[in-house]
Amino acid sequence: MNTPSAPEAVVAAGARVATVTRNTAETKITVRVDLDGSGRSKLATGIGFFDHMLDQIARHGLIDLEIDCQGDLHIDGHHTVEDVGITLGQAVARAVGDKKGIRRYGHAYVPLDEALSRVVIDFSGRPGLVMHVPFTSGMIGTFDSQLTYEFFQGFANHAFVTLHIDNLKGVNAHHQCETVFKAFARALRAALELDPRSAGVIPSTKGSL
Ligand SMILES: [Mn+2]
Repeated sequence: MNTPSAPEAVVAAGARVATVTRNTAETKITVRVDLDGSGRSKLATGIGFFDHMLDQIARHGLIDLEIDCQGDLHIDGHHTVEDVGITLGQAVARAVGDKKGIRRYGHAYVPLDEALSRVVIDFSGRPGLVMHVPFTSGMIGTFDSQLTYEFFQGFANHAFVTLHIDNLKGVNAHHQCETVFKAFARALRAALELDPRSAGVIPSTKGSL
C-alpha cells in the first residue's frame, strides 16, 4: 500500500459538484461528480463489468459521473476497484459539503429477474459498512466479485456514510451485483435529495454531521 498524494479537489461554489484527483504508485484516478445531474457518465477503469456497475450509479442515482482510472491491472483489479471507491467517496463528500437540507437517509430495494438487493445509507459522518452478498460466482467477466466489498468499504470510509448492503435473493452473479449497485444508486439519490421542508437545516439534533 503506497501513501497516496494529497487528493486535489475542486468544488464549485453553490453547485454540488466536485472533482478529485488521487495518484498513487498503484492507481491514477480522476473522479468528477455532479450530484444534481441527469445520469450521464463517462467511465474508463479498464474493467468492463466495473464500468457497467459505475454506469448504474450514474443512471439510477441521477449523478453525472466521470471516472478515469489508470490502474495496475497487470497485477489484478484490486487496487483499481478499491481506489475508485475511495476517490468516489472523497468526491461525494466534497460535493455534498455541510449536508444542509439533505434527506440524509436513503434506502432502496431493486430486483433484476431472480435477484433482489436492499441498500440502506445514512450520511452520518461515521464510516461503516455491513455487507452480506453471497456471490454465486467468483468472476463476473474480468471483475472479481470479491472486489465489490472493497469498493463499498473504500466509498463508506471516505464519504463518511453508514452503509448496509444485503443481497436477499439471487442465482446469477451478474444479477446479484447489478441489483446491489442499482439499489446503492437509488438509496444514494434519496439520501442526497434536498428536502424543501428542511431547507438550510442540518438533519441532526447534534447540529452537525
Ligand atoms: Mn447487466
